[in-house]
Amino acid sequence: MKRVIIGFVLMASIYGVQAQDQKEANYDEAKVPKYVLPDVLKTTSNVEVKNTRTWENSRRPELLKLFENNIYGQMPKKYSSIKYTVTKEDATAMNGKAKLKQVMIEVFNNNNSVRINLILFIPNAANKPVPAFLLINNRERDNTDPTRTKKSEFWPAEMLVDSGYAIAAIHVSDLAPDDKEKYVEGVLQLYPEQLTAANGMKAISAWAWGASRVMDYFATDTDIDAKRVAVVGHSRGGKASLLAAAEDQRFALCITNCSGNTGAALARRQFGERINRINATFPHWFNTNYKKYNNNENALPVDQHMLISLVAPRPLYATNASKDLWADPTGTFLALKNAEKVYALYGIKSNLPANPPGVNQPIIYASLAYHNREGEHNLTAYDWSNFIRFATYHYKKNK
Ligand code: GTR
Repeated sequence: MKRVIIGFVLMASIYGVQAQDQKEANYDEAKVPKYVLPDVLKTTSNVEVKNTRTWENSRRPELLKLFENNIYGQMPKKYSSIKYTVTKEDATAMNGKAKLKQVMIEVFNNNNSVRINLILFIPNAANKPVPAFLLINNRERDNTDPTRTKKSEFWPAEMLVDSGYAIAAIHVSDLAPDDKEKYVEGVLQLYPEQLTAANGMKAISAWAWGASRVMDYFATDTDIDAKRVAVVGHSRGGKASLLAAAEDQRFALCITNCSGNTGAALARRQFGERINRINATFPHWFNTNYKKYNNNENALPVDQHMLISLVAPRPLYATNASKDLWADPTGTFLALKNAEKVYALYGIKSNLPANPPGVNQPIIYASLAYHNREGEHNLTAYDWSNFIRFATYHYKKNK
């Protein structure tokens, strides 16, 4: 019995597995501990970053490495080959409004391959090439039904097509099944050395990696304007969309919806979901090194404002829902606020107020955009309609 208890305590201290469920989390602003965020504009060797040159040549790569080594794992860039096969094409989809293309993206490495099924609708009425939104779908596949028998607010394809955008989706399970055992059955088979590395790739980074392979494909599709692609994700998918945009500068816009802990919300606030809880419930999402920060947020060399900063100067929209305190809407707002100074290096003035705006008071026409939608943890038509406004504003501005 004693041995069992000792064993349990040991396991608990190694993995920080503590029975702390959503109800026990802190949701009281008054109980947020005092914290100091690491300075995004000071390198680890204490050099102050005063211009975009030092940011891009020194601090940005340094931060990317810190995120890879301590949290998300490495993002292998090489593979031996890639093949695109159009598996289905319908020029008169959506009652003639759009062309449907289903493309199998097959990536080969290490004598293995991974197949990513891309679903893509291209508006027939729009001038080509058209800008696109790409959703990293973490929910049921039928949310992105190519036949349009099922229509879901999670991916309101008709709305996007009517607004002149191409709309695409991939499913996370093609890249890394969302399961603590099965996550290895995807991209990781291409990179077996990642499996044993303490800073090895895990599920969230595999999902982000998949979004980049879609960018590889978009660069070859003359219907798509690969310079104007927004990567979108909700919740765990939003953690991946933020990572994808931080890692891959080909994404023109980043949209991270209700991404919360280890997404767009500051870890040091310890509000709602915390690192110990996310690592315990989803040990396959982040690398082994990240377990060191269970109940130890202040030891992290980074915080999530820095991941947002890696997207600069490209526009980023982070959203929340008023009833989704688990994902810390205020912590997301504060992460954006603390990324302002990196955007300022590029001469981009922030439109964010000093304090979080009220519910349903979106800040859309800005490089750091934010809203806190009334309601639950979800990705809705309200969110998407604001993403369209956000994209249209930026693309017009940069014409
Ligand atoms: C929760 C998890 C969150 C978020 C969410 C989701 O259980 O704690 O970090 O990712 O799942 O993906 O809906």
